Amino acid sequence: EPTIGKTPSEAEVAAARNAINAKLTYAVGKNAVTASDRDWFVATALAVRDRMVDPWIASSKQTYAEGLKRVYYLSLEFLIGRLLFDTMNNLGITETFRAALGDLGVDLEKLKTVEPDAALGNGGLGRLAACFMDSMASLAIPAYGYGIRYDHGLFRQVVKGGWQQEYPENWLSFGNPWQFERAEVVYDIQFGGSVEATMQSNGVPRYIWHPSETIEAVAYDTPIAGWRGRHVNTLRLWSARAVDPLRLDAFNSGDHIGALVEQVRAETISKILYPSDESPAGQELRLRQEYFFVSASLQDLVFRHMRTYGDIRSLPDKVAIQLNDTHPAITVAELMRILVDTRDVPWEEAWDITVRTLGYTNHTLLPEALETWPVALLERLLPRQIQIIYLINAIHLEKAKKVPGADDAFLASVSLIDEGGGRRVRMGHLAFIGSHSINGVSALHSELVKETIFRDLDAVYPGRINNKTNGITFRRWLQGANPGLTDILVDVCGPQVLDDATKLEKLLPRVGDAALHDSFGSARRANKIALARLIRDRLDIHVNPNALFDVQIKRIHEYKRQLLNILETIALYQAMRAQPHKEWVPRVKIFAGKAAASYHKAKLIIKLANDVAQVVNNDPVVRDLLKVVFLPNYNVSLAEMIIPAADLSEQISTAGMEASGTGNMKLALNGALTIGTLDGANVEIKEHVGDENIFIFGLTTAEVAERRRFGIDAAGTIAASRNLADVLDAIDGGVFSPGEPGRFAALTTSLRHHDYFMVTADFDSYYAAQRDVDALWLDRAAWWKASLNNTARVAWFSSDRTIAEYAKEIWNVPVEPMA
Ligand code: DL6
Repeated sequence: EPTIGKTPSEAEVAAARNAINAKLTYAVGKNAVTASDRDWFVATALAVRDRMVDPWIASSKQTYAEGLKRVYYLSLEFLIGRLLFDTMNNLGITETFRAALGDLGVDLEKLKTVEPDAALGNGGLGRLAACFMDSMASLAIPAYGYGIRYDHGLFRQVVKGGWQQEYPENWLSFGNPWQFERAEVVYDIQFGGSVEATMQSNGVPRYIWHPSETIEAVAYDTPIAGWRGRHVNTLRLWSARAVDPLRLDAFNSGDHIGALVEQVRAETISKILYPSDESPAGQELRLRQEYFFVSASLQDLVFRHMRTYGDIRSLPDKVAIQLNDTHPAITVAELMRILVDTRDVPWEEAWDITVRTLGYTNHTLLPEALETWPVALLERLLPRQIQIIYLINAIHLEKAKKVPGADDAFLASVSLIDEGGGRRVRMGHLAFIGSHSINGVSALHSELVKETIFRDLDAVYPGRINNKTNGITFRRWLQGANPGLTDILVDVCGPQVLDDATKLEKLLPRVGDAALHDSFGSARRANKIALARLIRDRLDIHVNPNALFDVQIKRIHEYKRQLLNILETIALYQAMRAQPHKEWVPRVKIFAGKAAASYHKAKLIIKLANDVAQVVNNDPVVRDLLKVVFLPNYNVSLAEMIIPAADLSEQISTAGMEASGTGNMKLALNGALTIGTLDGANVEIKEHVGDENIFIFGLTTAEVAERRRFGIDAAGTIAASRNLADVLDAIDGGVFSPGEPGRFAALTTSLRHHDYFMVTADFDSYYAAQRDVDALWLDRAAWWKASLNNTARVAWFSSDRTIAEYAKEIWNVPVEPMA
């Protein structure tokens, strides 16, 4: 029985205390005197994990007993973060365990920071997968998340002298108390070799794949408890293992290193998240990762289905597979191979089963992120799968030819093979053709998917493209990250607000209430003080908690336009220096985010942010009015500190380029006002919170396209804006790089002559919108009213709503209402 909202009984606390003590003694092998914080964390996590096991088994039994359809979410990334508080909150045992640990002389809050942050993802796509796991469990949808158990997640970012450096991340170095190793769940994953064509007695050809390499995939399961613990699903991550741990003959003959080479090669597959794909070797490893986890997952789910139902033809009735981006797109060919080659299903029927089972989510329109693989590489690594891809393509092109007006250009554009610049397989096309549903992740993005990258495929397969606007789990991003605000919301909206986000609307009649403004203000202030302390401890920068905390936290990318924010910071700095005694709104500009290791411009943007910080923070003229902070090593845990402390949320991507964004939702939920472009989910956030509670600026998607058609040289734009010209001149004059004026030339030259991301075009309207922010900030009642309106009106962005839509409109699985 959950204890949310009530004080735990003595008996509950005693039970938790005994459980933790028993784990400390018998699983960790320590006693209270010698135990470190880490030992206490492990003991607590194990005791909490125990609470999931019975409902986990019950959930699975129920799925089998009632023959329920299962969802399999295939994702190369799960950006989980820490699990202790998430799990305890969902099980409703946080206060029980806090009291139990208190009795044992241990502070639960201290244990929080001991848990490693599982960073098995790069950013939004991986974090979305983690939010979806929470919502699927909370809505009692039987589901597995399938991915890779990387030994090393996203790199640890260190900033030295303003430059990003990458170091390996070691989340597993002290073990992982949440996982169950399933040593018995092992599948052979095969690569290479050749394909033998034979003829069966019935005249049907049969293809036999003779692979040249086998490695093993071993399952590791993490239970994921839904809200109030009513349903528990499984996150199953695969780890790669060599079939033989070493070559004994080589070892015995003295070649001790050579004896291990095969093992190292095999295990490299799950060694690290997203190895650089710049070199051909790196590319091959990435493809091997993709096939590795797809093959293991399909073998596993087909095995489960056959054991339960004994008939592969019922697969689409009992199984829905969702492909998270193109990374698992090889599923289309592999499922066909399993059906046709190993289950003897005729081609047409196999195709029907495949398409009805699969759904594909697109997360980007950026050409560089739309995967293609060289045909030659696929022929070498996956010779049978490429044959299947050719056949799928041949049948598909026959269908495409029937589209009225289909000419050569049309057929070239819908073909699975890109013939320009070396033959490559278009994985987005493969995922599209093999799926009954293709969805984008915001209304605008889904429209653009239909009008741009998949316009021609949409003509061949009309009706498949749909929209599922992203969402976030309020359990983590409100209850977990911002308990102070949550208490107020429970007070005002009632405890049901924890079960049903739409209850946040009960705030609406009180958005103008001064007393409520005060309580929101106190909660925010406490969070800002905590963040200010963290900034002081990590960077030795002192920031004023009364200042406006202006936050841009996300991967560093030109299209996300951290550069625009930095330029505005410089313009504000110059204005403050020119009129130091004007009534300025004190601001803290907070940046955090990682740049891909090989993305030189993004790393230069980090350097610029740090160099600007160095100058601004040490200038006595601006004193406390402006501070610039770049917090290194952005991850889920850091986000949980920053988001509840934010006043302003920067969502300023070039219109048409951010598929959705989810940080925008987390920040609005916590009451930050958004300054943003009409891009991704910002458009829908604006519709929900109301025009008067958001600061929109800049070119629209259509205007961006129009401007690009006329060229991207920005000399004229810059000449027309004194403010902008001064900023660029300051950078090029070495104001932020004394002695090295050319340091940022790669950035400023792009801005001046190839401003593809429209930073210069949007600068003036962005600067003006920021001054509107200042004006509202000075009217405290109006600011808090807008802030409350944000929290009150963003319930729709709960991932429970998103998942309910996937369930109903793509997966065809029933959803039980939560409350
Ligand atoms: O859908 C989740 C997330 C969106 O919120 C972001 O807008 C989008 O950029 C991100 N896409 C990717 C694509 N990566 N690849 N390949 O991460 O997805």
